[in-house]
Amino acid sequence: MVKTLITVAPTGAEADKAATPALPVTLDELVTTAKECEAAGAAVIHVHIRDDQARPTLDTTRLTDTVAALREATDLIVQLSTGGAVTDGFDARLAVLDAAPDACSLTCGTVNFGDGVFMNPWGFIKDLYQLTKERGVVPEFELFDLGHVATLHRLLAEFGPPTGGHVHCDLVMGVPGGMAGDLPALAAAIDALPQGATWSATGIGRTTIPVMYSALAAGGHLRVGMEDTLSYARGRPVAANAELVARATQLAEIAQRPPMSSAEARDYLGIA
Ligand code: KMH
Ligand code: ZN
Repeated sequence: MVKTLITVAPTGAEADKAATPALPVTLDELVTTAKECEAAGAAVIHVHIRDDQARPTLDTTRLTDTVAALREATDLIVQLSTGGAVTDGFDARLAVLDAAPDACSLTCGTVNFGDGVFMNPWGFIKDLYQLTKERGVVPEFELFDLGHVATLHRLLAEFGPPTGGHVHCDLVMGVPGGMAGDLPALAAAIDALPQGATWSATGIGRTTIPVMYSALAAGGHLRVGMEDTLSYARGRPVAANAELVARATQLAEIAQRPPMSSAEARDYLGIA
């Protein structure tokens, strides 16, 4: 039985620090969170950073310092977001790779995202993909909808396999404007994935738990964190990212698929 890869997405670009004090936004808060989440069972950290006013930023110096600090303090695989916030431009999103992370997200299509639009036209997707290959960064293909799976097939057909040779996807489910966060949508998405691809699933908001159970049952992996949900249970805000990771670990252990270590995850994902 394959162990469970657990990714934590602790911050995101959308949640407001003033309304959500537990959100890690400073480098110190992020490093502390990363250590706690590693101890709780995470192997990968999906990183968005904030500026001094806690607004999302893609500043290269800050990203570079963040990668270095996370590597110094943990063994986690450092995956930088190239999605950023819906307001970020394509050049700034490509420049994320200048921070030389282990891995990065690569979203395979445009999606309505709340009141905004998360823009990922084909031209940007292929430029980013080619840049990951030039820089030796391992992409994780983020799929918000079934059409994104079709674009992933096209990307692989035109440009070949990614750095590391292994295709790993994250199904981001339950975003208003994307696929539903439920079992039928998950079954349709995994059925459409390229042969040999592995996958994690993320349920946004109240879809977190159904998606987590469905993913474990179907042999997939898990992403959790305050980027994706701010409630631990109805009326009970998340106190810290580590409690979301601890819950994922507990469910994975019950499923008899305990968490992968970071070293096992590097091997699994083809990350040197
Ligand atoms: N913040 C969203 C608009 C990613 O990290 O690559 C995009 C996002 C995806 O979070
Ligand atoms: Zn993200």
